[in-house]
Amino acid sequence: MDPSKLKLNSVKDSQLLQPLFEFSGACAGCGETPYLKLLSQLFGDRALIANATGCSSIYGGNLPTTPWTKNAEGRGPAWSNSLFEDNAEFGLGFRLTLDKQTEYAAELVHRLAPDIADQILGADQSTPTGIFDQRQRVVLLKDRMATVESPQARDLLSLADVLVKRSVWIVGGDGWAYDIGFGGLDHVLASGRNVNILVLDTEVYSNTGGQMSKSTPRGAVAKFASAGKHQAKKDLGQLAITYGNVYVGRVAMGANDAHTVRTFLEAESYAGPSLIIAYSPCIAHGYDLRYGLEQQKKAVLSGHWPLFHYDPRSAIDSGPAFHLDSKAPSIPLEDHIYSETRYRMLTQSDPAEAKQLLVLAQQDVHDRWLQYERLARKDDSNGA
Ligand SMILES: Cc1ncc(C[n+]2csc(CCOP(=O)(O)OP(=O)(O)O)c2C)c(N)n1
Ligand code: SF4
Repeated sequence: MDPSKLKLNSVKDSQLLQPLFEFSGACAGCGETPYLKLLSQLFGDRALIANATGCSSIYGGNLPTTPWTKNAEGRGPAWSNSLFEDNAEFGLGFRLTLDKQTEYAAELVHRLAPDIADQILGADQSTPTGIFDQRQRVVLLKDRMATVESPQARDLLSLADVLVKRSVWIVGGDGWAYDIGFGGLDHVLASGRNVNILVLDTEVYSNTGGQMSKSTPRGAVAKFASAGKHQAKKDLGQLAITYGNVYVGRVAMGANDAHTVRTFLEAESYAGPSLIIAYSPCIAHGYDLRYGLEQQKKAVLSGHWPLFHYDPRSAIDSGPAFHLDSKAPSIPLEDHIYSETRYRMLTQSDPAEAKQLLVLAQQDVHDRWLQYERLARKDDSNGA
């Protein structure tokens, strides 16, 4: 399938692209893996992925096998797993290395192939056609360097591939992003560098059996929160928005797949830090995951998971940077949460507590929606 013939921002066309993530060992119905499959379809043949420890590093690197694969041209994602506590920094290292290599390669092109320097260094690589054309230029450059006998030509030969735009992704769960790796994640967001961060938000530490994280919602039961979580869920998106120069998107594929595809494309095209927070149903939620898509819809309808994107580029065009992409809550929170055992079990073990936490959790929904509406008003959004 020739990507240049496809409209990548349409769900249908994006699904004609070859997935470079296949046959993982995740639980049936896992809500994390569809996002990784999409990432691999859109950017997989030029992606570098730094994967925090968690479910995604286990089903993503179940060595000696791996679901990450390559296409017929032999291109696929470069993937590696790092510690929980330093994965964002690990991914930033990918970026810094690429930037340095690109700088040196550009210097060598100016020196050794000045006649094509403008063409190859100024190439538009914002579309699949642009990437394809650049790959052709790099092949020609390498052919040319292979005939030159000099250490610099050998350097350029080994570095030339970095002149094709890479896509750096930093991936992990909420335990990593909201808690243990948060300091590093914040550091990377503040760096202003061109990286894409994907948080697979299952609202618990899934891989170790469902411990509470700062993403766990109020009222849900998890390990270390057996009497129901008493604090509200941390709003990682709003924290990132305060920087003003970070692209932030909150998505739920089962609720709005078109929004998810669009957000991935926009985030990747932004030449600074991007953060995508992706709602990911998990067996720890306590329902049959064949209903994962419906449950995601209800999460959005109830206002538990409002969809939005914050694009710093809109602010430059003097539009609102914050866009609410779902409608005001239209069903009570209890209609959503009580189809999941993680909430329902508290109504049995401590009905009075469950009732009180539900009231507070419903208030959280209300307050958050008002905050988001305020952000979506142009003046407030740009001054976030
Ligand atoms: C510093 C540290 N503490 C604890 C662990 C054990 N550990 C491995 S995976 C994991 C859970 C990961 O949870 P999350 O980041 O939410 O990802 P998920 O499994 O939900 O995708 C934990 C606690 C670890 N590897 N390193
Ligand atoms: S435990 Fe949850 S996040 Fe991990 S593979 Fe299973 S469904 Fe996916």
